Amino acid sequence: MRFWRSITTSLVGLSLTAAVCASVIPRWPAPEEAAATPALDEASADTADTAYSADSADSAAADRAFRPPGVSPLLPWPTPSRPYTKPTCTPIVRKSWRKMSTTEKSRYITAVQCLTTKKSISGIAGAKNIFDDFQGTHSQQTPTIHWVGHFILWHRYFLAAYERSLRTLCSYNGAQPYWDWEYDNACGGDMNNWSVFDATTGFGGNGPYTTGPNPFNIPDRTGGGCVPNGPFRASKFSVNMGPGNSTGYNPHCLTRDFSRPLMKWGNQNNINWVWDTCDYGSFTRRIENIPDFTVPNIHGSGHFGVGGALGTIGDAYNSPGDPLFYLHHANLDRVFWQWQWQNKNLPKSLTEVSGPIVPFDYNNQQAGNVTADFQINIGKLAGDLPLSKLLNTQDYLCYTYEKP
Ligand SMILES: [Cu+2]
Repeated sequence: MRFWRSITTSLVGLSLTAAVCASVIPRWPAPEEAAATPALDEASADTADTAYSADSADSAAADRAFRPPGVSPLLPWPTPSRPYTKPTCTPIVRKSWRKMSTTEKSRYITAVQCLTTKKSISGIAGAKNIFDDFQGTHSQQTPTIHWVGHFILWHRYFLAAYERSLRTLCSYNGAQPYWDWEYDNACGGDMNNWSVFDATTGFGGNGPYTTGPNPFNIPDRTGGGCVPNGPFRASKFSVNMGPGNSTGYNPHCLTRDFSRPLMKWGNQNNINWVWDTCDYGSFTRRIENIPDFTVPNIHGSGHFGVGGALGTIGDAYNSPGDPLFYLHHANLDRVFWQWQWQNKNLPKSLTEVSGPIVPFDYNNQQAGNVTADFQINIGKLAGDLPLSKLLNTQDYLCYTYEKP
């Protein structure tokens, strides 16, 4: 394969890469959590509406009117009178891609294209522009920001910085959209027809089928070549670093390699399983689950359902090289946000963190757990911050999501 080394680096395969696996990451982490995951569905959810009930009868009725079977109705929502529900700023509101108008979609894509014309500030060798700075910053930190307590909050900060760059550098006046794949999975059909992959109004589709290494036996991979259409096709866009952990300049095309079975991991039943947790540590562990392609996890759905074995978004280091990364991770962030704002989790969900500092160190053999004052950084993209600043999105970061 042209852009692939002999060892394919993927998010799940992260544990197999030489640089990381020798020291801190066991090949396959202890399967305790896998044993506790029978509720996870590998197929599209078709029975999801039972787990949660709506706050009021009419919101439930309205909700059912536009949701396909298998997508949950409203979760219980906190009463607005509680002090912590009051924003300390005027939050921008993130919307689902499929609910945006054609004009809004086009403004977002134009802003992403604009980021690729703004001079790099990261100091990373292969980064030529700000879009690359994000990819390179993620690449450099890949070994320390996955399967750790700060996974979801690091990515929250990373996305918020990307959203801020779109707004401040590229005159975008909207918020970061999200891709609610549970909705697309519930509607089913050919992924090529999903709105995010539209060649005119979306991010373009699958690459043509190419043979290539598939060391993790990604099932039913259907692409692997360069995205042939849309605003990020080869003549319009290049991924400037990677594959793998190299951040040297190596321009190449954006690739996708759809795998329908892995895409289906992103269904409502599997979201419900992640939601069905009472503390931050359990939540964050379930959202990543374990790196094993036979065990579904919602984080892996967008990465491997779209990236397969040969696609950019399935490369653990360089996944932000596919602009769709930001919509996929915004949906994971929304899942987190929605979990935080469930009555059962408030208010401690706005102050509590836990989970290992060292990847997979769930038993704290190598280090402790993260605490609220644990500092994270996103290189030169924005200042260092403690996790405590990132928990309530209606505070320092100042965004929210459309209520479901
Ligand atoms: Cu990541």
